[in-house]
Parts: sequence; C-alpha cells; structure tokens
Amino acid sequence: MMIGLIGKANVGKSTFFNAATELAVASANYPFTTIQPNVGVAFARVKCVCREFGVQDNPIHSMCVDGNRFIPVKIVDVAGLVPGAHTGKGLGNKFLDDARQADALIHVVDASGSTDSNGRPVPAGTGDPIYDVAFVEEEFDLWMASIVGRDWAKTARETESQGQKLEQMLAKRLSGLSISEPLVAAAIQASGLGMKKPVAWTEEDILAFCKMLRARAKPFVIAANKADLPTAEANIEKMRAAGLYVVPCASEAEALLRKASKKGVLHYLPGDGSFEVRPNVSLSPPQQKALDIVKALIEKYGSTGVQEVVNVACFKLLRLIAVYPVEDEFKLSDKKGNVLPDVRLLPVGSNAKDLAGTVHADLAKGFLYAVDARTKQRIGADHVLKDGDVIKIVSASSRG
Ligand SMILES: Nc1nc2c(ncn2[C@@H]2O[C@H](COP(=O)(O)OP(=O)(O)OP(=O)(O)O)[C@@H](O)[C@H]2O)c(=O)[nH]1
Ligand SMILES: [Mg+2]
Repeated sequence: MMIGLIGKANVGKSTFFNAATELAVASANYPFTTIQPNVGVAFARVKCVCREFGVQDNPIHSMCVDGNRFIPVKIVDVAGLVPGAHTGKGLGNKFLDDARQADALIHVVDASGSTDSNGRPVPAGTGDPIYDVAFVEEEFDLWMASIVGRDWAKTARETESQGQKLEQMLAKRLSGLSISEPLVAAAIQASGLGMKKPVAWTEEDILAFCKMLRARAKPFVIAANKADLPTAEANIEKMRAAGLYVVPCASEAEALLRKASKKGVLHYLPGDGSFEVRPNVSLSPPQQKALDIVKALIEKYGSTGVQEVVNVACFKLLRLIAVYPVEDEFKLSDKKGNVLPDVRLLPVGSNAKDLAGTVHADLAKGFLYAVDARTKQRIGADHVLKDGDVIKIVSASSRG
C-alpha cells in the first residue's frame, strides 16, 4: 500500500511529506528497504492494544508512545502539476508517473490562495483552491484517458474479434497503475457503458469511464494546506460548501512541532490537539512567538491536520485494519520476548493466511492454523481478521 501526495505546484506537498515522515523515535526498523528518493515512510496513528491487554510492549517494527501506536506506511511525494500537465506543460507527466504507484491520494491544496494556477506566488486570498481541486482532478482523468484511448479503434476491433472481455483489455492497459479487473468492470457499469460496444465508444465515453475509474481506484482526501494563513478559513468554508471533503492542514506547523519534539523541547505526538514545552527548557522570544501561533492554530482546528489526513487515507480511503502478529499468544511476544513486536496494516477482509503472507511468504505457504490471542481460539486460513486482532500463526515452515 502506498499513499501519493498530489497537487498543484508550490502548495506544500514536500513540506507535508517532510512533516509526515519525521518521527521522534529513532529506533524504528521499518520493513521497507529499497526506497526511491521521493518515497518515504509516514505513520498511521492508532490506539495500541497494549493497554487493553495490560502489557508493556516493546515494538521493533513500529512504535508505541503512551498507548499510541504509529504504524509505517509508504508515502510518495509527487511532482507538482499545472493546467495542461497531461500535454506536457510544467513537469508534464512526471507527476503522473509518480502517482501511478499510489493506492490512495492526498490532494494537497493551497487553501490560503497565495499561489496562482501555475503555482506562482500571488497575494494571499487571490488564488482559487476550488479551481485548483478541479483542474488537478481533470488532469488526472485526462492522463488516464490518454492511456486508455491510445489506438482505441484498433484495440476495440481486436477485442471484439477475439472475443476478449472489455474489462480484461482495459485492466491490461492500466496495469501500470495497479488497477484490478473488478474495479475496471465496476467503472464500466457506473459510467453506463456496459451495453455499448467498445468500437462505438467516443472520446467522451473514455473520459467518463476514466472519471469513474479514478474515483474507485485512486480515492483521495483534500489536505487544505497553509491553514495557518488568515485567508485560508474562508476558502475552507467555500470548499466545504462546494461539497468537498477537506481536512484543514498546516504542514509547516507540524514540521516545527515534530522537530521541536525530536530535540526534546516539547512533548507532542503527531495528531495531538495540544503540546507542552518540557519543564527545564527556556525558549527565546521568537521561538515562544512561533509556538504561540502554532498553539492558537491547533486550538482552532483541533490539530495541525497532517496526522488526520494520513489516517483518513489509511482508514477511510484504503479501509485498512491494524493486526498484530505474535509468536506467543500468552505473552503476546515474538521468540525473542519482544511484546507486540509488530503491527500490520491490511485491507479490510484480509484473512489469517493473508497476514501470514505479509510476515513471510513461507509462513503462508506452510500455514496450518492461527490462534486469536484475545479468545485463545484456533482460527483457519480463511478466517477474516478484525481491526486490533492479535494473531499467532502456526505454520509447517515455522516449526523448530
Ligand atoms: N504558511 C504556510 N506555508 C507553507 C505551508 N506548507 C508549505 N508552505 C510553503 O509553501 C511553499 C511551497 O512548499 P513546498 O513544500 O516546496 O511545495 P510543493 O507543493 O512541494 O512544491 P513543488 O514540488 O514545487 O510542486 C514553501 O515556501 C513553503 O514554505 C504551510 O503549512 N503554511
Ligand atoms: Mg515538492
């Protein structure tokens, strides 16, 4: 699973990325090894099961602070785009090449309106975030349509003469975007093209299909960034009035809080609605002023929004659940005695064998049964897991 940060140029995508990927606890040993330069690790925040089970955990692949578990999830900082990107304007299709790897998108918008549609600075309040949302989505759709529509007439004829299923052909065309056949089939139905022969599809039909497909295959949440600027509030209201689901967001403030927390200046956890300056820390007047501004901001919006946006992407858009694999269902530990050593984010509907597969392919291959540590009951390979499950897997390949 990967989250993509998309948006117009200069809206704060990289600032968001830097804030979201910074975490004070340095000991984490993330399971992602080879990573491209613009790919990093953000963290979903959940309530850890340690409190419920009354254990002191010792996580090694994630982290737990005061009963809050931060679970790594990949995030890609996508190049910014401008109107006409699908025809090569600005950085052109570079953004789309990065975005294709993402399973869900965070659409970062300059809610303060201090950039024009090309991302150039303009007086705050003059840029139009609603237009920006629309054009970014449009660019995405047009880009998909250009992939789908390539040599359409010829491919449509071949599909028909070979008796191939349309969704099969389209899924193959879109294979670089990790879009499955059932999603393609659903989008065909939703766009009312189910009964129309592919050879009769017009350019508008292709675009209509792509709009339906994008909504399903690349769901997104809007991060209304630069919410710290006074002009943002009215724009956030306008976006909401236009029916957009937006999370007010202050990436720069979040970056500041995470850095200060890492340096030991503050007690702050990403997503918190408040922070405390640690007792024996003395702040310079400019530092105090900067923190006062951030304090007022998070009191107003409830938080800086960065953690909330990441959580929305994980739990609302991707509908992931958090499951804890353990090797000892009584101590909730691994062989080395680490308590609740790991937690995995899995798509809703995943079963015990899917969990085994995320730990190790061999574990899934030799899967015998699993044990639910909460009930101590045996469960089978296709037992569907719930959020917060703690699961021991017994596999032929894990014995000894
Ligand atoms: N006031 C304010 N400014 C911000 C915030 N986040 C980012 N900025 C500013 O916005 C400008 C652009 O930030 P970047 O993070 O580089 O934006 P980007 O979207 O990655 O830009 P491109 O990669 O060029 O598309 C910088 O001057 C940031 O300091 C924020 O939360 N509040
Ligand atoms: Mg950037």
